[in-house]
Amino acid sequence: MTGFPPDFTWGVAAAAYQVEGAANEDGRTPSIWDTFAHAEGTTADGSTGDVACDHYHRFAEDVALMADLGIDSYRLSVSWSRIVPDASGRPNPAGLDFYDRLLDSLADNGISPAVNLFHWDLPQWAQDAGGWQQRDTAARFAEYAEIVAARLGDRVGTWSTINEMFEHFALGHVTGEHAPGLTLPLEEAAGVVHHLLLASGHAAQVLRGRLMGITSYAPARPHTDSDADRDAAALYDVLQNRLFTDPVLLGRYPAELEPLIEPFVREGDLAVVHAPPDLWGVNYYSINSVRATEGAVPLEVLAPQGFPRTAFGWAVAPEGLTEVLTTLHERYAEHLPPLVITENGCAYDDTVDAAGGCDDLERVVFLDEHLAAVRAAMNAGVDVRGYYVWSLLDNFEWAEGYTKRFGLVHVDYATQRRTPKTSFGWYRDRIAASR
Ligand code: GCO
Repeated sequence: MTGFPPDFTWGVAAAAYQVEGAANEDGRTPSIWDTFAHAEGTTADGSTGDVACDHYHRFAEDVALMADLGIDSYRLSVSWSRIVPDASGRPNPAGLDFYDRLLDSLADNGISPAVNLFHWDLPQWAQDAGGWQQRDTAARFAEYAEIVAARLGDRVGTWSTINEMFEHFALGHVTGEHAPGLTLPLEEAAGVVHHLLLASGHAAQVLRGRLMGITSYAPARPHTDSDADRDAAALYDVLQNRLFTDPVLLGRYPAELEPLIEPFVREGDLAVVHAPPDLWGVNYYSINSVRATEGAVPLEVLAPQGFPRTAFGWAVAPEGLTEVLTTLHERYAEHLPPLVITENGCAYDDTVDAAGGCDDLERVVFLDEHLAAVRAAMNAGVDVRGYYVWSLLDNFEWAEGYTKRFGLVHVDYATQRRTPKTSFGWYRDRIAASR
């Protein structure tokens, strides 16, 4: 079979800090990404998410683009510091009003929101109290989840709690490339892992409705066939892939890392963390080549040789997506809920031509090949229910600022003009053909 079932969910994904802007408007207070991006030298172009795609003010235009695509669902994240601006924990009515407007606009267009509570933008007030190194942040997160569920729950199709825990743990707390920019020894950063999972488990208990876990998942291949590189690739597979999936789906940490996590685990914690969701989201972009090195974390991750590359330098490897889906299927078997591709996309140096078009044929090929890879996994017996392109709009790509464009729609940040790319029309036609 090459097509997708008529009830397959087609969507696009985005995240609050990357698209909303209005960073200091209507009561929103800084997140760690506001603090980090405003610091010297933290983003490639010196930019911040202060304005981003101005989605806060232009959401109706963006929802109209989603409706034109014919998507079933929009995966968005909500901003914790817009909804709970300070340590009092009191909700900000104006912040919640924005999400009311956005979800009502989606409902008016027959688009189901997949709401993610946390996409790396921890409130600065929570970081000042210790951030994810502090166990109490998990309790604050559950209080935030209750506020969001009470206000928006009547219109949310699918909930998720925390996007890509591995990336937030590793880039934010070990390498320092992302907010909050910490370079902790693994023995200390391990507390971040456990507190993120604890927060997610506590939030899962208050979110009524369909719950979806979300992790990045990528094949870790040894850079050479040396024993050292094979061991390094196996360790990276545990770190990136199993460290956050085993506890939620199996109720235990991977044995290789348990000694590191154990000091932070209290009686009853794993029963909270072991909250198997109704769906499991997979963010897939590329495959990793892992080489053994000396140092606190005895490995480094490289882009593998011999593949076409995106403008980000990532290998274009659709076969890796099939591998990820079949690996999850085999690894977790009856413990694995149906899967959803919650992010898949690519960065290319897209420009608007003199005729006002934006021809991104490389992105069309990328998306077509990755959809075929999903289909191949489904033909092999993997239960996949949906696919979200990252992203609708070009947006703030974290430490890369605005230098990397992932959108189906080109954004001119000087004018905020949206220009649908060739891939926008292709995705629209692909969705229509599957109905
Ligand atoms: C991620 C994040 C997104 C990124 C996207 C492109 O997976 O890193 O969820 O916020 O912008 O993946 O890198």
